[in-house]
Amino acid sequence: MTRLLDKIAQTLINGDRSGIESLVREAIEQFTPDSVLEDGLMKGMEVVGKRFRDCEMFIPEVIRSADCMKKAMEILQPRLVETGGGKLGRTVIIGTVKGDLHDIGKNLVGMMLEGGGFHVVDLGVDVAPEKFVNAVREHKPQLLGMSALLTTTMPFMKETVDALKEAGLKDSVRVIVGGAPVNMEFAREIGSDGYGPNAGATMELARDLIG
Ligand code: B1M
Repeated sequence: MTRLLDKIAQTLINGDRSGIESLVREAIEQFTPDSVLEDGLMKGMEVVGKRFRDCEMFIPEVIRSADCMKKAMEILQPRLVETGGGKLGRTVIIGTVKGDLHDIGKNLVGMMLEGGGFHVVDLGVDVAPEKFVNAVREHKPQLLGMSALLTTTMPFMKETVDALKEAGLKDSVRVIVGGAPVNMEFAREIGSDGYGPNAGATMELARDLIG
């Protein structure tokens, strides 16, 4: 990793929003957007996560780091979208499940999918199963993607799959899930069609399933 990407990681950990902006602008002239994301921003976010877990960082500080991530993503978005392919004419609905307010990973997945040529309808955070179901009725997507970052909110993924089945819509849409506590085994158990470990892999998964 280079010093500039190290500095980006440290600036995100420090929650320095104006600092991150200028560093990311400088970095995208020298590195691919993927590298700025993975080797800079995500490295910093990993440290934030560990310190948060170990009570060495608290919610206000984590929010500042999350704001830095969002600012950086605004700058990266056009580059990430550019690196994707042409329009595929496929609609994907994404959202973070009920009770869960984490949206950075979900937003990144949305950006990568847009970059990959999908039309993305983002339902936001704290999305209840019935809201997913109504959105599937309204938008008739080929793919529905749910994100969960809390072990306590993962069960809403299954509730959503079950609600789609009950509404007779499960056969009309492929369902994928992702987020830090989610894994392939869980994805299978709840009857979804796939698991995305990260934003890049999710774009590939979407292309395999509906591209
Ligand atoms: Co929260 N939080 N948080 N938090 N937070 C975690 C998730 C936690 C692991 C921290 C820790 O203890 N180490 C822990 C969860 C523990 C658990 O459930 N086992 C935790 C907790 C406990 C909480 C609160 C309960 C704290 C409290 O209030 N006491 C609270 C819950 C609020 C709620 O949601 N109801 C809370 C609040 C917050 C903040 C608001 C302060 C902030 C969120 C800001 C925001 O999102 N707007 C926050 C943050 C920032 C984190 C950490 C530090 C970072 C999450 C993140 O953005 N990562 C997180 C620790 C961690 O994960 N290391 C933590 C960067 C992001 C790019 O990665 O989201 O994993 P990620 O997304 C990846 C992949 O997972 C995947 O692709 C993404 C890109 O590669 N992916 C998908 C994600 N969604 C996908 C969907 C897909 C496919 C792939 O298909 C559709």
